[in-house]
Amino acid sequence: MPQLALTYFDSPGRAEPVRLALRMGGLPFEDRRLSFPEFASARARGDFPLGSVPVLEIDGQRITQTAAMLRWAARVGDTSLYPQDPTLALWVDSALDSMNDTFSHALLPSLFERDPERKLAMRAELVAGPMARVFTYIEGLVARSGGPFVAGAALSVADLVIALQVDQVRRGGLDGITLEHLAPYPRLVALAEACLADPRVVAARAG
Ligand SMILES: N[C@@H](CCC(=O)N[C@@H](CS)C(=O)NCC(=O)O)C(=O)O
Repeated sequence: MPQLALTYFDSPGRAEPVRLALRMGGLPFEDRRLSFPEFASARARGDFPLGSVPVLEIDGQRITQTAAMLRWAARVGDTSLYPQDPTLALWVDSALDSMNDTFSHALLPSLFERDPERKLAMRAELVAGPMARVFTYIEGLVARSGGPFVAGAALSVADLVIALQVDQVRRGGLDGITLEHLAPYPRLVALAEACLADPRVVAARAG
């Protein structure tokens, strides 16, 4: 068993799906949670290969990129979390990259915005632009797969990312993005409900 350490902020964000996938796969890891000043010092020391987190250390080797970590966790841990079928794997990868590259990337600046009005304006742009494009696209994948998940009946690492994001919106965790903004995406809401009710996910979330 490799020695694992996952470094991120003390928040769910991009790291939470990785934390869940590691726990679901029975892969023990050190959960390193940094304050913003600690993150700034560690980055200044060059601790993070690309200057960003999450960073997963595997036997001392520092690895970046959330999607890669999730696929690795699904290869060495709970292998049911990534499809064997190449086309379904493509869908899972595409959904993962769309969430990471497009949605999360577009969300990031508003997370650091201090002015409430400016934050709401940024969120409105996010809802009408990147969120609409990504969520509509993934709705289409889930419709085609038959649901409730991206790859059909089997839960995948992409569903962890989507479910946690939808849940954050449902719980009012992103100012300016409310339940009504999820109304056009009933399949994503159903995906989140099914994912978060999965006993493996429930156990992993409990720590
Ligand atoms: N593509 C990377 C993006 C990582 C990323 O943007 N992380 C943010 C936190 S959510 C970060 O470290 N931002 C600080 C910075 O880049 O200055 C991934 O998916 O892991």
